[in-house]
Amino acid sequence: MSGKGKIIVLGGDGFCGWPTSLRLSNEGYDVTIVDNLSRRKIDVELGCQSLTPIETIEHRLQAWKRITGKTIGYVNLDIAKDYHELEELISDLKPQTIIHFAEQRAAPYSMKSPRHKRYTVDNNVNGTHNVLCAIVESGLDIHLVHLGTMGVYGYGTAGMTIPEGYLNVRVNIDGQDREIEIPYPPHPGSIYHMTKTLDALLFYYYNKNDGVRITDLHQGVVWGTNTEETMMDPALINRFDYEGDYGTVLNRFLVQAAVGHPLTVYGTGGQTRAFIHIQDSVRCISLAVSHPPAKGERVKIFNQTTETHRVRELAQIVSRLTGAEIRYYINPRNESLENELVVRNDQFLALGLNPTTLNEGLLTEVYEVAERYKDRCNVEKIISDSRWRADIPLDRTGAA
Ligand code: NAD
Ligand code: USQ
Repeated sequence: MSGKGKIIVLGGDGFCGWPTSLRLSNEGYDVTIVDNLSRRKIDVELGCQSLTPIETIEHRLQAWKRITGKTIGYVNLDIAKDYHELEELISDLKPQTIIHFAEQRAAPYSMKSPRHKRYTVDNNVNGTHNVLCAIVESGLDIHLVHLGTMGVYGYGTAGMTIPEGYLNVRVNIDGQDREIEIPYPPHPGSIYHMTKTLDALLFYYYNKNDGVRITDLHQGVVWGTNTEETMMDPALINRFDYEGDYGTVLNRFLVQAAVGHPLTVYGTGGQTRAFIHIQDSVRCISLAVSHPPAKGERVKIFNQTTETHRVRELAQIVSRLTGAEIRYYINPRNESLENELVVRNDQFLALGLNPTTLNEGLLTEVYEVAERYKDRCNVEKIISDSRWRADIPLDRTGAA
């Protein structure tokens, strides 16, 4: 038993969950990962694999033990289906914190077919509900930290700065002007993002009814791959998604540049999105764990993001750095062509986050990883066949 207390990391084998588990273990927490390895199975379904050669979870944990002497536990269970095992695990381990990454997180994957839509909703909503229900049944005062998304706000901010979860609005009730605070209205842009807005309602209810202490981290698009801990040994390497469903835009552009594929800008590339480097993602989660809301406090919401960028500007930066060609593809998504996005992130700054913003050094580091493993890239999988509606043409060449 280590000094800082016990943490269960749901989804701890994934892109964000793995480096977070290592960081928390390094900081002295007693970490147990729960993961059903569904993400690895989806790689098989998509005929693809992480660009980086990730080890099995067993080898990862053996390597961590060998290098640091620290033990991370592992339990293979499906949080959306194996409710009783989950409840038993929580009651046995008595963690002070549960971090919840265990969802199907790719918007394009969630839009592929009725099967993918239904899987994403069943997995994400049932999983989150099972965790909340099991926390209440355990009778323990557990802090739940959930990885949510900036996408719950929608991206049409009309010149407004997006607050951290709650909005003050003026209303007129029975002829009286009042100012009230409401949860920011949900505005999801995909089935996946919709599950995150449904999660938020579950949090609202369990916090109000049962007093569960909850932090919901509205995270932007994550880029990068390495953290201090994943660089300690090749067996600890983090996953790196680049294919059309799971690869996030900036990491995709860097891999595309490395393999000589045109940079796949959707539409005009005028979409502005919020970004965070994986190193900062891990730091923010550690800060959230060590600053739980007080008992009785409403759901605490942080915007976990450090900067915003337009997609075409990111393509220009990568092109300048690498000489890659930029190409404009018919947008497979249903999203605004151009949008502004200004986001508050005062709470993490107040807790001491010193943001890692986009810079040439870090971009080069990710590009070097892409270069090193480019032989593992299946170029055929760069363009996804997923579209938001059947009437959107599938554009494989960007030549239109
Ligand atoms: P990921 O797919 O790499 O990791 C998710 C992990 O959860 C996988 O290892 C998967 O096997 C596991 N999992 C999924 N369903 C499960 C279930 N029912 N039972 C047990 N394990 C299950 O995704 P990621 O990029 O690490 O994202 C983690 C979380 O962060 C997600 O909830 C996502 O919505 C959020 N997020 C990610 C990003 C990003 O850019 N990657 C940005 C914002 C928010
Ligand atoms: N895009 C391109 N070309 C590409 C890929 C994407 O132009 O090759 C554009 C998309 O149209 C979109 C933007 O880049 O406008 C971001 O797309 P993305 O695939 O990088 O990110 P997204 O689908 O929004 O999802 C990712 C994670 C998800 C997380 C979300 C945070 O997969 O888990 O919730 O980022 S946010 O976007 O802030 O909601």
